[in-house]
Amino acid sequence: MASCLSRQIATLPPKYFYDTQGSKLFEAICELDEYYLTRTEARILSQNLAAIAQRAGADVALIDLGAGNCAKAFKLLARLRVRHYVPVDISTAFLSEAVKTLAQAYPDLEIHPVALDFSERFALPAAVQALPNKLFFYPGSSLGNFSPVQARLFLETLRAAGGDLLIGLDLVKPAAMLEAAYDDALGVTAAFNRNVLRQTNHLLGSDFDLASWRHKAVFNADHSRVEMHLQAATACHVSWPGGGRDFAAGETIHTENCYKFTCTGIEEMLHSAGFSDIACWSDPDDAYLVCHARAG
Ligand code: AVJ
Repeated sequence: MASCLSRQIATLPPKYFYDTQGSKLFEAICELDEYYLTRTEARILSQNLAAIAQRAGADVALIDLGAGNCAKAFKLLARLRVRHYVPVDISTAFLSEAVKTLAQAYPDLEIHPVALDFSERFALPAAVQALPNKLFFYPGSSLGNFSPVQARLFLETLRAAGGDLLIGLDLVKPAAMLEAAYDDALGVTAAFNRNVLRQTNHLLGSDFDLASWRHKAVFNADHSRVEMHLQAATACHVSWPGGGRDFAAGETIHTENCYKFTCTGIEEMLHSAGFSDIACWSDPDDAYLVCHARAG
């Protein structure tokens, strides 16, 4: 964390958004009028559940990457023939609450929660790795947090683990729509972004003053990504045990990249990671894409 903040252009890894408060703010983001991703994906999934269920087959081991409140999987579990459910998330406190509700709704389901930061290293417990008919569920365009090279490597890792893939990805669209989705009128995304400083103060012992940082969301068309930044309103010094840094007025911390894809780009990426037999579904406005692909 200190090393990220000490770079010439300061950064903070997006995984630090998701403490308990940040996870709740993210849930609120998903309800926003401007944030079309979650509801568009839910619609695509629900309208194509029969086809997805048929491709998935029986006795599925559903591995939910970034399960959060498990709400997305909840709907899949009702229709897919899932035997084992493996919610994976970095925020374990949030996960265990969600798992309790799920276990009551699906008493026959075998649930194996896994606390894992797969942005660092992907390692499934051996008992999970050994399950047949694994299906990696990677919704929410979360793959878009990785750089294109990291994304390809991560998909290769999933394929090498022998799992099929059900993934949802956000598509390129006019900048104004993308920027509104990441800079909503209520300021929820701004709060979500600033919360990373609260979490940094907590984990690193720094003394960021949250009120003096502005939320910025811009679509970088050259890189096909929405970038989130925090911008210092005034010059300030931030200290932490063993270090610190000066920020000039207007200087920024780069907190997140959210890559936006094209349909052909997604198919090429899945193929180059070794997946085959790819089926894709979109919404009527082509805002978002859901794909099922086989490990082969
Ligand atoms: C969870 C990474 C997919 O990129 O849309 C939402 C996170 N950041 N608003 C996204 C996010 C700001 C989200 N992902």
